[in-house]
Amino acid sequence: MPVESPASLASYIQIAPSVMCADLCNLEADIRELETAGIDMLHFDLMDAHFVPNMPIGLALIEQLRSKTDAIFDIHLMVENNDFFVDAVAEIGVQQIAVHVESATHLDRTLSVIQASNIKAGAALNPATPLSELDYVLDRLDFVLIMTVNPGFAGQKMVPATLRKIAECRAFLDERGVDVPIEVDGNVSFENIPKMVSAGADILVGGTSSVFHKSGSRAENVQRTQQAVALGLADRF
Ligand code: S6P
Ligand code: MG
Repeated sequence: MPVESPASLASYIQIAPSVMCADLCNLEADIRELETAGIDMLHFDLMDAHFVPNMPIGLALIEQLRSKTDAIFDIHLMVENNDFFVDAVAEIGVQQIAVHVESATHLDRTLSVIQASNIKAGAALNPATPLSELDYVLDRLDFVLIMTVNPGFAGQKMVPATLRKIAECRAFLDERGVDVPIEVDGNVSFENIPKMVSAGADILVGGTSSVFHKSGSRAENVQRTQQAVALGLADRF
């Protein structure tokens, strides 16, 4: 852990709004509002309608947005052909890419290819996928993405066992001396954030249950998210 006090940890916990939950007809304005509100990165869900039965955003949108913002682009691949999409988003210029271990035929190689492009490499785990899948790629990982819903759709309820999984992932990494952030994705709600952060989450993907919650403006929601983070940090240390 690169920080020591809860105060500095508050800025260490990163908020990554999920772009598929934004106003896609007014995306540039929406992104500007989020940037002003102080988000840390943008999370892009890239789906192929095969690995998961959905396809909310595509490569052209990511490419066009790349020229509009300097934000960190965090790509979550939910696809069968990981290598094709890794090459395509690397070409666009992104900062981190997570591939699902369930769809990666040659996980070690795919992670190495990502890192060779100076992009942070992450392994994503579906709710039912055990942590042991990470054991032989630990030296290739810059972060772990724990899915707290089954991937494919926004607006779902957290799979309850995944809260324990976040804590077990943190212990799993600590036991092996691996100091990388844990990203959590799926129903990262105002209510769930304190529990997720307390369990060991470092990067929070914000969707319809937080950053894009209908009850508030983007700025209000980001502030509420930060307050929920602070509650979780108070429990973590
Ligand atoms: C789901 C995707 C996620 C969603 C996010 C939505 O497959 O990977 O990134 O966009 O979970 O958040 P919420 O709060 O609606 O669950
Ligand atoms: Mg995602």
